[in-house]
Amino acid sequence: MTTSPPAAALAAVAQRQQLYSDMSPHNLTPLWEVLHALVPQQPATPCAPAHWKYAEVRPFLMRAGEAITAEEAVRRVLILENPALRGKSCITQSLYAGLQLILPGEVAPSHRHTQSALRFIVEGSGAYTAVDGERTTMRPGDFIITPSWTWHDHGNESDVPVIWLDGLDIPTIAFFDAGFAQSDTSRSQAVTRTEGTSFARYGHNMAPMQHDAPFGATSPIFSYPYERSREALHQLERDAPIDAWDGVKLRYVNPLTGGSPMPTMATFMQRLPAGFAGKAWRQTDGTVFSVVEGEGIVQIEAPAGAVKSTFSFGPRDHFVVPSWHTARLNSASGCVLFSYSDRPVHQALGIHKEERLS
Ligand code: 1HN
Repeated sequence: MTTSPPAAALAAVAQRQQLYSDMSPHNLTPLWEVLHALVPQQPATPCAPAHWKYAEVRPFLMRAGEAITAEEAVRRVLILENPALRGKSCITQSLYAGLQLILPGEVAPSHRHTQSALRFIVEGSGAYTAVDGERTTMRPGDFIITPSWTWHDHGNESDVPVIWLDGLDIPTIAFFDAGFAQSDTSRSQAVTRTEGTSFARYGHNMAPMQHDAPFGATSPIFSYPYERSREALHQLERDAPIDAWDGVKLRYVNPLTGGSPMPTMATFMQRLPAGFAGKAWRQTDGTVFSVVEGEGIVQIEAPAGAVKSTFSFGPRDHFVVPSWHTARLNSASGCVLFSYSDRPVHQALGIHKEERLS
């Protein structure tokens, strides 16, 4: 037998409902109905773990190559859209990710915007990207930056398709309503510096005597070649202790500050040695991974522990570990992973949190 609530309680509910509906036209709403959702006891992201296998994505990219030119598309990109955030053009609440294709002979025209971009080269060599008058050649595993508000265009003068991961802070800039963009008057910007000039100036643990940071808060190096990162990781794998959570992991730095290469995005590269069975970790910065070499497994668990995902990844796959999800990396044969997140924003706000679980 169910007991019905006392008349007094029913009256209180009716009184509140009447209050809410009377105030609603005045754009007023009661905090106490939403307080717990507004201030959760721990992060409760709507973002879901997800995995894009390269073998499944690549045919769609190639079909896009037949359906539209790079010039017509401006940027021919397939967005890696979080399955729980469809229609929002984002991979986490703060980050955008996409795979861009440029075919031999094509140009992606020059423009600039306040959003910062990173490129991580996934397939093909010999395309270039130009930043404020200097070109850099793209090779697989290279990490390239387009600083906020710098002119940039891409071109492919090689004879193979070139594909890269674009990582941008689009949702972050949209959140602050601080986005500006302009198209250039020329299709490809004039080359005003020899390739490698920026790297020679800033890429050797040295800096010019008289200099301003040419891109403000962003690194003056706009290409971090894989050759260098790979060599460092392999030497550390041989000669230094392996971290039980991360394997061998390095973060890319702005050589002028020691901080992250971009004010809104941190980037990392790690090597998991063969036979690595990593311990679990979680962190507030949701992170996007691009598999450079090798194979492995990532297990991801939602904060409440209800949803578990296991992804077996291979070269050129992409996956996302959302905020405060517990993750664990394994690799039987060894692998190299590139990743990026919005960690510098968390750190600037003093809210970054990380746990290494045993
Ligand atoms: C952009 O400028 C590029 O320059 C790629 O390659 C992806 C997504 C949204 C807005 C601008 C690029 C982009 C983008």
